[in-house]
Amino acid sequence: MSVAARPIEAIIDLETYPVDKPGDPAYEALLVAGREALQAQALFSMPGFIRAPVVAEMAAELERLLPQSCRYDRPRSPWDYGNPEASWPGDHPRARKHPCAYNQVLNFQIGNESPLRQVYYWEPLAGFLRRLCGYDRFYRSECPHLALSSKIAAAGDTDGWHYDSNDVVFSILLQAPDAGGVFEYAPFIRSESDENYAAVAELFDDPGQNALRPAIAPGNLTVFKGDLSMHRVTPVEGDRRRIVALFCYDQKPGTFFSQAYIEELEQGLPNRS
Ligand SMILES: O=C(O)CCC(=O)C(=O)O
Ligand SMILES: [Fe+2]
Repeated sequence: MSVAARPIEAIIDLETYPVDKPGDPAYEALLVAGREALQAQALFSMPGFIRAPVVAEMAAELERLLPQSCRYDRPRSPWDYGNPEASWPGDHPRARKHPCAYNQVLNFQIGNESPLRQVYYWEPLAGFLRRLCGYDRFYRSECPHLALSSKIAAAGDTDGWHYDSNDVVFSILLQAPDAGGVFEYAPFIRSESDENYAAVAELFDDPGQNALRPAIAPGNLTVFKGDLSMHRVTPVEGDRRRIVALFCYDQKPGTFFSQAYIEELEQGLPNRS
C-alpha cells in the first residue's frame, strides 16, 4: 500500500497552469498557446511548472541515484536509432557521428513515492498533454526502464545531434549547469518526405547561426516534437551537473522500448562491463 502522497498542488503550480480544469478559460488559453507553439516551433515550454523547492528535491533524488545509473558514452549518427545504417560517402551529413555521453537513471530505479512519479502518473496532466498533442488516445509507456527516466550530464557530457524515434517528448529540466548543457534545435528541418541534407550539413557546421536555443530553466515542463527537428545538448561545463527528467507516453497502449536498445543500455550499468 502506498503512503498518502502530498497534494499535487504542492508540486505543480496549478494557479499558473490549471491543467486539471478542462473548460476553464485559462486551461483553454494554455492549450491554444501550446498548440500554436508546437506548430510553429516544435516546442512549448512552461516556466515554473514544478514548484522550485520540489525541483531541488527531484534533482537531489536523481543525484543520489547516480552511482546506480547507466553510463552511455559513444558516438552516434542521428539516423542510427534502431536502424543499422547503410554506408554514406564521407562528407555526407549522414556519415557523421556525434559524441554522446551521459548517465541515465532508469524507471525502476526511481522511488515509487518520488514526486517525479507522482507527476508522471497524475491523470489530469496526461489528459492535458494528450489534448495539446491532438491525440485521441494517450498512454503512459509500460517500459520498466524508460517510461520515466532521467539524463544526467557532468562536465564534458553531451547529447549529440539526433532525431527522436517517438513523435513527442515531455521533459522537465531539474538542474542547469554553470555553463554549456544548452538545448539547441532546428525546428522541422526535415519533413516526412525530405531529409533536407543541405540544411542539416549547415546546422552541423554552424549551429551558432542555424539552431534555436530556447530559454529553458529548471522547473520548466517542455513539450518537444523531436521526430522532424534535429536537436542536441551541448557539452556541460563546470561541476554542476545538468539533470533532466523524461516522461514517455504513446498513442498505443502497452509500449516498451526494444529489447536490443534496453540491452545496450544495461551494458552501461555499474559492474556490468
Ligand atoms: O536533455 C534534453 O533536454 C533532451 C534529451 C533528448 O533529446 C532525448 O532524450 O531524446
Ligand atoms: Fe531527443
